[in-house]
Amino acid sequence: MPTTRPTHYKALLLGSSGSGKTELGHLLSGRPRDVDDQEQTNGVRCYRCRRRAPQDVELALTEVGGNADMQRLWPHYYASTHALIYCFNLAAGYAELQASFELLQRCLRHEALRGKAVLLVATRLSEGVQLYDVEHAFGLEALARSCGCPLHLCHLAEIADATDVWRGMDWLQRQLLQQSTTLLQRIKYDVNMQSWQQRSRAILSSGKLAQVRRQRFRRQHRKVGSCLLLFWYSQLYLMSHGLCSTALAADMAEESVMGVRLSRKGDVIFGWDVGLVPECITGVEKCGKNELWFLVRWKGCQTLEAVPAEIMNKKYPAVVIAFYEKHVRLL
Ligand SMILES: Nc1nc2c(ncn2[C@@H]2O[C@H](COP(=O)(O)OP(=O)(O)OP(=O)(O)O)[C@@H](O)[C@H]2O)c(=O)[nH]1
Ligand SMILES: [Mg+2]
Repeated sequence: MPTTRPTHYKALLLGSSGSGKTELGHLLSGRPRDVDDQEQTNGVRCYRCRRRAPQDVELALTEVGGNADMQRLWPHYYASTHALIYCFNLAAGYAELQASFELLQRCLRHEALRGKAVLLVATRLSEGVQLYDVEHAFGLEALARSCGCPLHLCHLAEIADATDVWRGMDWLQRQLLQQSTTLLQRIKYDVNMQSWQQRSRAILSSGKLAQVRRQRFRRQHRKVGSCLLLFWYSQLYLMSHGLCSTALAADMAEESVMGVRLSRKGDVIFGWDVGLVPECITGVEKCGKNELWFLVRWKGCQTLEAVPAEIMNKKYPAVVIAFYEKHVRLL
């Protein structure tokens, strides 16, 4: 399947409150900040980065406010972003800087941000404090490496002189272009996973899980079942990529899920495990180097499930052949 290189990218603009995100957003977009507009960001502000040369990358920036309440919203934006721009106040004291980098650490360790490029922007002037010292004192390079994130540090000492920040933006653009193909796949996947998880959480909170557990998953609950399957599957996907939380790993040790026995920890439950029959394959995605995944529609279910092609080929060859026959073009 041909992969198209994206021309539009999104970067999240994060950092603790007062770290200079709004200031930076205005600077990068070329829209001067109104003198009356010095309020905290209580929500989200969007900017379009004005400089496109030399890489010709169109970059949309999303600032999410940095106060404690807003920080809780940050993870909702991770899956769909291509990169992170993180601001910190270089003139702040040691304790404040430490808190800021702990916050950064929590961001980078989130599975949806792992591996994505990070531009660290130090704002304000601080006599005698060099970026190099901060980088070493707080182990920033090691932190980024441990999360697989390419990292670049730059300094916005004065709003009037943003040369170093633009250098940083050039670096970011190059990273986006280098990662473009894998980023495209990854974001599609992560966004799908996120929406499945949200759906399954909605089911859990509406109390349907208890109902399903009590009734040991009967066929009339296929819809709920498939959503939960997707939830479990998505969690297992994260697990298989080493991205799973310990709490989840503990959950997986349960002997049964919705009445379906797990023969060993780490088993993946797919639709056929609970008696579903594939209706058709609606799409195919390449994941990693050479791995193909089919999006399978099950009879009686609206939700699609991602299943490795390797398994589908063996288990339901006729469904796979039907999919290929439908899409093949005879020359
Ligand atoms: N001198 C100087 N002032 C700055 C700089 N960055 C930000 N400020 C000032 O610091 C204050 C807070 O900056 P903002 O950009 O609003 O901070 P923010 O990160 O958007 O904060 P929240 O929206 O609360 O999360 C503003 O009054 C800015 O003018 C800088 O690099 N130099
Ligand atoms: Mg702001």
